Amino acid sequence: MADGNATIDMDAFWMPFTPNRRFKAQPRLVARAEGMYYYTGDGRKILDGTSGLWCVNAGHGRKKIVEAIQKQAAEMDYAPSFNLGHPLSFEIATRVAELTPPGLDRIFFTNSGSESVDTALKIALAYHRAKGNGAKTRLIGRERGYHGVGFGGISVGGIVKNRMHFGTLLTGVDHLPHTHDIERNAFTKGQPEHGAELADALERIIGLHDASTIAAVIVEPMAGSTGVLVPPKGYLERLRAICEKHEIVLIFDEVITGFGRVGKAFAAEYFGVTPDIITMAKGLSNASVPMGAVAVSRKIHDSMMENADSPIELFHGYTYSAHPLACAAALATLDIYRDEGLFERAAQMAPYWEEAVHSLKGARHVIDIRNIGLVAGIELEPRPGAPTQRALEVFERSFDRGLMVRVTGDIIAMSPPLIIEKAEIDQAVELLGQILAEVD
Ligand code: PXG
Repeated sequence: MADGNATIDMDAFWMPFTPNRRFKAQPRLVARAEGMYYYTGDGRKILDGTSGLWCVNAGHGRKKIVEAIQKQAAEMDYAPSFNLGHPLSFEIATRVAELTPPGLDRIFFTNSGSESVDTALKIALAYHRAKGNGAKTRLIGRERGYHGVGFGGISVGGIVKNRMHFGTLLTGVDHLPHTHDIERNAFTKGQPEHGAELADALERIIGLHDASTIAAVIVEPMAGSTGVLVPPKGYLERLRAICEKHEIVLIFDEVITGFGRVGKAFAAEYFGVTPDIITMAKGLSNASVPMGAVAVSRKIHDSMMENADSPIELFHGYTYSAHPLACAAALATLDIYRDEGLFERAAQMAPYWEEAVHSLKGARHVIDIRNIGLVAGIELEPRPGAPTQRALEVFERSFDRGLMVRVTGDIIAMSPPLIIEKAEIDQAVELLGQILAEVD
């Protein structure tokens, strides 16, 4: 094994979202990470073009975060948050609330994006019920949406394989059409011109089910996992207006877009559209300790406090909600974002990034390039009779030659740490260009 892992027994670990047999026959392992780079066991350096899984926004191995976790582990390893508190949990909630859009400043903690999504959906249901609108139970997601792997998330999500593998999922769910439209929008820089009208499908769904049965709409402001689908101009605004009109809770899933990815703290701020609930995770703690959160509007929060018919206003929580190590890690992370101005840095670097990735227009196999903030999606023409294979080969060759990218279907996705330098952007794009020329 090239990476010096010949002695590792890989049988016991059932790897997530991975073709286990293929991987274990030909493993790729990383051993260490620092700044913009991963290192393999035999010392090969790999530029992290994806912030791990869209989560290490401040770059790897940040000392301040490491020290905060070490200190907290020694001081108090764990404290419950049920009927008991510890100061860091309140402090980090206040800090998160300073970053969310005005009015979305009540913060519930989880341990992952999936838990944040299920929490947000449950809050929407409980909110309507507390107000006496118990019939508002339908949840509306979107085709090609990814909202994690809980039953709520896979139900509102639009990933066909979830239905193929796990059946009917939650009932009372409907979906908006996705906004991906290569025919009209290929090679758009930033937000595409065409597709705002796709939001009107929500009116059709309301016409079918009646607003009195619909609790919430959940969308990613920019769909990341299914291929970097940037919202058409005016689309999110229309969704917002329709939800407002029909008293439907609008949830933005910002697990990927939060914490500077698009050049602002949240995509809600970037696009100028404020939902009622924002889900987040990943960049919240720079992925150093698992942590997620849900930011809820004062309106929803206060209504649930006032209308609660039992002492516990929200019957929900996790053993590890506001885990002390996660709180310490998140506080240090938010300090870094603030002190280094990383969200602003991402915004300043975005035009350079845009030009660089769009320079691959005309490269072999490339049928579309999309970008926003420090995110890019490069869509390849599927190999006839073997969809996804071409992109997978690009991924494998990139890794072997020192660049980490993600692939989803026939789309290459990149989302580097916000500390990336121009020379590293050039290096990544040049290597990708070479590899695209080489693969069949
Ligand atoms: N919502 C969104 C929008 C996500 O992108 C989740 C929820 C779930 O988060 P957890 O922490 O439960 O995994 C996600 C996760 C990829 C990739 O390569 C994306 C995610 C996870 C793993 C891989 O695109 N997003």
